[in-house]
Amino acid sequence: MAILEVLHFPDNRLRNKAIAVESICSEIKEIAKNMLETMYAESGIGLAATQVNIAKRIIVLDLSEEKNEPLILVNPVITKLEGTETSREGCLSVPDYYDTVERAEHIEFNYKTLDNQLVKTDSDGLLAICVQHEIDHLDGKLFIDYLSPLKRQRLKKKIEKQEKQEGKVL
Ligand code: K1U
Ligand code: ZN
Repeated sequence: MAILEVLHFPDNRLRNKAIAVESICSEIKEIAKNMLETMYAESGIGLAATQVNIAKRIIVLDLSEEKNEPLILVNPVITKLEGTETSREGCLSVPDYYDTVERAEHIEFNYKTLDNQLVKTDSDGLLAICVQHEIDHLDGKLFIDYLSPLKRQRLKKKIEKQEKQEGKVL
């Protein structure tokens, strides 16, 4: 197993669109295991393959307190969005920044497991928020894209200042 590098905004590779997994082979299982290890190491509750520069439609989640209920979703697709709710989100690719985002309250979605089983399910609450957030990553979208232009500008300036202090060149 390996801990992978998580890309940080404004890295352009976060804008790549992930491609559907054709067959669930040992390579896909290895990627999923490494993603889970990376998510736990970064203290996240979710991670999309795009965030570790892998352009495949794979997401991992674990919303449990004990961090012992891993979920691996291959080719996740949302089939129904209902209602709206606002909640505070964070992102491992936008460290130390949290903001409120409006999303669907209830979703129906399907995905394949690593055993190649098709699961059709639905959810609300944090799982629904997380699945929407992670599928956005697979489409090259970040939660900060939903913020007002003023908030985005402020965040960009904050990040540029941090990068200058760290001596990074863009
Ligand atoms: O995709 C990611 O960057 C992971 C992200 C998932 C997420 C958390 C909260 C709302 C939507 C999506 C995180 O794990 S951020 C860090 C975190 O553990 C967390 C942040 C806010 C609430 C709960 C957990
Ligand atoms: Zn994220």
